[in-house]
Amino acid sequence: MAKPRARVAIIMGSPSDWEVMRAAEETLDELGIASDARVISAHRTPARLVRFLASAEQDGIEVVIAGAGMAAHLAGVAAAHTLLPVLGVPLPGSELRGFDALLATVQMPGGIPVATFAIGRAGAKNAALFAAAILARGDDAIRDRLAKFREAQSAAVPERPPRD
Ligand code: RP5
Repeated sequence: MAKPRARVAIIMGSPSDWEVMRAAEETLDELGIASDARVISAHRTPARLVRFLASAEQDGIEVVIAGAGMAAHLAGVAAAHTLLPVLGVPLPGSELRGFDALLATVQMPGGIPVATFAIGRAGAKNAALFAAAILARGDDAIRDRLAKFREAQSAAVPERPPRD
Protein backbone atom coordinates (compact mmCIF):
# COMPACT_ATOMS: atom_id res chain seq x y z
CA MET A 1 0.00 0.00 0.00
CA ALA A 2 1.25 3.49 -0.80
CA LYS A 3 2.41 5.56 2.17
CA PRO A 4 -0.03 8.37 3.05
CA ARG A 5 1.13 11.84 2.08
CA ALA A 6 2.88 13.62 4.94
CA ARG A 7 0.98 16.59 6.37
CA VAL A 8 3.62 17.51 8.95
CA ALA A 9 7.33 17.98 8.30
CA ILE A 10 9.71 17.28 11.17
CA ILE A 11 13.03 18.92 10.44
CA MET A 12 16.09 18.85 12.69
CA GLY A 13 19.53 20.36 12.50
CA SER A 14 21.56 17.18 12.99
CA PRO A 15 21.19 13.41 13.08
CA SER A 16 22.15 13.79 16.77
CA ASP A 17 18.77 15.52 17.29
CA TRP A 18 16.75 12.45 16.29
CA GLU A 19 16.80 10.80 19.70
CA VAL A 20 14.67 13.69 20.99
CA MET A 21 12.76 14.57 17.82
CA ARG A 22 11.51 11.02 17.33
CA ALA A 23 9.01 11.87 20.11
CA ALA A 24 7.27 14.17 17.60
CA GLU A 25 7.05 11.39 15.01
CA GLU A 26 5.82 8.87 17.59
CA THR A 27 3.09 11.23 18.79
CA LEU A 28 1.94 11.99 15.26
CA ASP A 29 1.94 8.25 14.47
CA GLU A 30 -0.24 7.68 17.53
CA LEU A 31 -2.73 10.20 16.15
CA GLY A 32 -2.64 8.69 12.66
CA ILE A 33 -0.96 11.72 11.11
CA ALA A 34 1.64 11.05 8.45
CA SER A 35 4.88 12.98 8.82
CA ASP A 36 8.16 13.33 7.03
CA ALA A 37 11.32 13.57 9.17
CA ARG A 38 14.40 15.22 7.62
CA VAL A 39 17.82 16.36 8.72
CA ILE A 40 18.13 19.91 7.47
CA SER A 41 20.60 22.34 8.98
CA ALA A 42 20.23 26.09 8.54
CA HIS A 43 24.01 26.51 8.53
CA ARG A 44 25.42 23.18 7.29
CA THR A 45 22.86 22.51 4.55
CA PRO A 46 21.33 25.91 3.74
CA ALA A 47 20.49 24.95 0.15
CA ARG A 48 18.63 21.85 1.35
CA LEU A 49 16.56 24.03 3.66
CA VAL A 50 15.57 26.45 0.91
CA ARG A 51 14.82 23.60 -1.53
CA PHE A 52 12.68 21.68 0.95
CA LEU A 53 10.59 24.66 1.99
CA ALA A 54 10.16 25.92 -1.56
CA SER A 55 8.05 22.85 -2.36
CA ALA A 56 6.75 21.85 1.09
CA GLU A 57 3.34 23.51 0.75
CA GLN A 58 2.64 22.10 -2.69
CA ASP A 59 3.89 18.71 -1.50
CA GLY A 60 1.05 18.68 1.06
CA ILE A 61 2.87 19.81 4.18
CA GLU A 62 0.63 21.93 6.44
CA VAL A 63 2.80 22.38 9.54
CA VAL A 64 6.58 22.38 10.05
CA ILE A 65 8.11 21.22 13.33
CA ALA A 66 11.73 22.35 13.60
CA GLY A 67 14.06 21.06 16.31
CA ALA A 68 17.57 22.37 16.82
CA GLY A 69 20.14 22.83 19.53
CA MET A 70 22.81 25.39 20.47
CA ALA A 71 22.50 28.65 18.44
CA ALA A 72 19.23 27.25 17.14
CA HIS A 73 18.29 29.34 14.14
CA LEU A 74 16.64 26.49 12.20
CA ALA A 75 13.04 27.28 13.16
CA GLY A 76 13.46 31.01 12.52
CA VAL A 77 15.17 30.57 9.16
CA ALA A 78 12.58 27.95 8.17
CA ALA A 79 9.78 30.36 9.10
CA ALA A 80 11.39 33.01 6.90
CA HIS A 81 11.10 30.66 3.91
CA THR A 82 7.47 29.57 4.26
CA LEU A 83 4.01 30.81 5.15
CA LEU A 84 3.29 27.50 6.90
CA PRO A 85 3.14 27.57 10.72
CA VAL A 86 6.54 26.70 12.18
CA LEU A 87 6.70 25.07 15.62
CA GLY A 88 10.14 25.31 17.19
CA VAL A 89 11.59 22.77 19.58
CA PRO A 90 14.76 23.82 21.44
CA LEU A 91 17.05 20.84 21.96
CA PRO A 92 19.16 20.17 25.03
CA GLY A 93 22.38 18.63 23.69
CA SER A 94 24.69 21.53 24.59
CA GLU A 95 26.81 22.67 27.52
CA LEU A 96 23.92 25.02 28.35
CA ARG A 97 21.39 22.14 28.27
CA GLY A 98 19.12 23.80 25.76
CA PHE A 99 18.77 27.20 27.42
CA ASP A 100 20.77 28.61 24.49
CA ALA A 101 18.43 26.94 21.98
CA LEU A 102 15.37 28.07 23.92
CA LEU A 103 16.38 31.72 23.73
CA ALA A 104 17.46 31.45 20.09
CA THR A 105 14.13 29.86 19.13
CA VAL A 106 11.74 31.92 21.23
CA GLN A 107 13.32 35.37 20.76
CA MET A 108 12.30 35.92 17.15
CA PRO A 109 12.21 39.56 16.16
CA GLY A 110 8.73 40.78 15.18
CA GLY A 111 7.64 39.84 11.68
CA ILE A 112 8.54 36.15 11.41
CA PRO A 113 6.79 34.08 14.09
CA VAL A 114 7.95 30.78 15.54
CA ALA A 115 5.73 29.05 18.09
CA THR A 116 8.21 27.78 20.67
CA PHE A 117 7.79 24.70 22.84
CA ALA A 118 9.56 23.26 25.87
CA ILE A 119 13.17 22.11 25.70
CA GLY A 120 13.58 18.48 24.67
CA ARG A 121 11.19 15.53 24.46
CA ALA A 122 8.26 17.31 26.11
CA GLY A 123 8.59 20.06 23.52
CA ALA A 124 8.80 17.58 20.63
CA LYS A 125 5.70 15.78 21.90
CA ASN A 126 3.76 18.99 22.46
CA ALA A 127 4.75 20.38 19.07
CA ALA A 128 3.23 17.24 17.52
CA LEU A 129 0.06 17.65 19.60
CA PHE A 130 -0.13 21.29 18.59
CA ALA A 131 0.29 20.34 14.93
CA ALA A 132 -2.56 17.87 15.41
CA ALA A 133 -4.70 20.62 16.95
CA ILE A 134 -4.05 22.81 13.90
CA LEU A 135 -4.98 20.00 11.51
CA ALA A 136 -8.03 19.10 13.63
CA ARG A 137 -9.62 22.47 12.72
CA GLY A 138 -10.36 21.05 9.28
CA ASP A 139 -10.32 17.33 9.94
CA ASP A 140 -12.92 15.71 12.22
CA ALA A 141 -11.14 12.35 12.26
CA ILE A 142 -8.02 13.95 13.73
CA ARG A 143 -10.17 15.94 16.17
CA ASP A 144 -11.75 12.67 17.38
CA ARG A 145 -8.36 11.00 17.79
CA LEU A 146 -7.06 14.01 19.69
CA ALA A 147 -10.07 13.89 22.02
CA LYS A 148 -9.47 10.15 22.61
CA PHE A 149 -5.79 10.82 23.28
CA ARG A 150 -6.77 13.32 26.00
CA GLU A 151 -9.29 10.88 27.50
CA ALA A 152 -6.75 8.06 27.60
CA GLN A 153 -4.17 10.40 29.13
CA SER A 154 -6.59 11.39 31.90
CA ALA A 155 -7.58 7.77 32.52
CA ALA A 156 -3.93 6.80 32.91
CA VAL A 157 -3.34 9.20 35.81
CA PRO A 158 -3.76 7.37 39.14
CA GLU A 159 -5.98 8.88 41.83
CA ARG A 160 -3.29 8.45 44.49
CA PRO A 161 0.51 8.53 44.54
CA PRO A 162 2.33 5.19 44.37
CA ARG A 163 3.51 3.88 47.74
CA ASP A 164 6.22 1.24 48.09
C1 RP5 B 1 22.51 22.18 15.79
O1 RP5 B 1 23.72 21.95 16.44
C2 RP5 B 1 21.81 20.86 15.76
O2 RP5 B 1 20.43 21.07 15.78
C3 RP5 B 1 22.32 20.13 16.97
O3 RP5 B 1 21.39 20.16 18.04
C4 RP5 B 1 23.58 20.91 17.35
C5 RP5 B 1 24.81 20.04 17.37
O4 RP5 B 1 24.90 19.34 16.16
P1 RP5 B 1 25.97 18.17 15.95
O5 RP5 B 1 27.32 18.82 16.14
O6 RP5 B 1 25.67 17.11 16.99
O7 RP5 B 1 25.75 17.66 14.56
O8 RP5 B 1 22.70 22.64 14.51
